[in-house]
Amino acid sequence: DEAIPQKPAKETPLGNHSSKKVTVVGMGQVGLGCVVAILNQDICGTLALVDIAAKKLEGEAKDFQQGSAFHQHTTILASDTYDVSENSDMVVITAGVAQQPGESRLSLVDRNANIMKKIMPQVLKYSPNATILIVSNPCDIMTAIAAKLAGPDFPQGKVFGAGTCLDSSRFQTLIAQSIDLDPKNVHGYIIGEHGDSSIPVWSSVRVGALPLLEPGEEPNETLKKIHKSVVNSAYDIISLKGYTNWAIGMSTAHICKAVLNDTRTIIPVSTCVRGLYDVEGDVFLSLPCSLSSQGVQRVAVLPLTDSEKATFQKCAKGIWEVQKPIWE
Ligand code: 6V0
Repeated sequence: DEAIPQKPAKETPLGNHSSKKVTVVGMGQVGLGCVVAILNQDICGTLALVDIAAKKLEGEAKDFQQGSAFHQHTTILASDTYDVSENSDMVVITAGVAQQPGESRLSLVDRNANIMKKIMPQVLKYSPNATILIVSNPCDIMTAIAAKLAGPDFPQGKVFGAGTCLDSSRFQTLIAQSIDLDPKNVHGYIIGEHGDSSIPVWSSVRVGALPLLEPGEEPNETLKKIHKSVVNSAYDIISLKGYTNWAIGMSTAHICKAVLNDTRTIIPVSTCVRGLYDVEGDVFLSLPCSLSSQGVQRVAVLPLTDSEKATFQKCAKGIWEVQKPIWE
């Protein structure tokens, strides 16, 4: 009798999980949320954690390592230096100051730009071939800065931001709740800025296979309130618990899974939109993108109404104004 071929020991339905390495830089609340989601979704064989707060990092790493019996074994490394990150397939950057209650994301720009300038050279030194995902806020500007630091020879699309992946998940969830359906059956995109001037593309919303609105139909007050709640989500959660971390952690793991497994999944993420919708300048904003092992593979340039396009352009201008002094 022929022996039944055995799968390699660590083969998972998603591919060879053991061969992939992810580094998470910044082990604050958001970094922790990312690690929990990455471990529970078994998407890599090695997970390296980097933070400047060495003692706390050691404690977090030990705590995670002690849960190794409960996930498909992932080797967890941690250090306040970047040698542990060597040869990562993907690097997720969550380091930086977070919003205080009532504070806007844009107010963080100078402090987090300086942090990004310290981190990127180290990431690139140890993992020149990694795909780099930026989570730190203001996410779109931090992504633009990271891409600039990566230099013109670094493949475009390999540095991108978590952008409106989270906003879109909040959007889908709130629409689903309002009509008592599974959020997985609601598809729809929030594009533009991650945060205060994000744009809900109502014409993209599908419930099951059906469009939520007829062509040309305007959203009613309930739907408009849903978008307001999306914009207020972070402020709301920060006023209640001081920070947000679990949903961004899950969004990050979802993005990592698409990249590490080269799935070409369409996810709204922050990418360079120069030349799209007449935007000038190296502005990063979110559009639905298919993600491959090389990061952003293709960008879906959605047909926008005149007012959506005008909001997108206004948002790009606003972002550029904040970003410009850093560019010079
Ligand atoms: P936190 O809990 O204060 O953690 C930040 C961590 O960064 C700390 O552990 C610091 O020690 C570390 N750190 C600071 N400087 C460096 C450095 N040079 N190198 C390595 N590590 C460093 O903040 P939290 O984790 O809550 O937030 C982190 C960032 O994510 C903030 O900018 C948030 O605004 C942002 N968020 C982005 C979201 C998104 O959807 N894109 C969502 C939530 C928060």
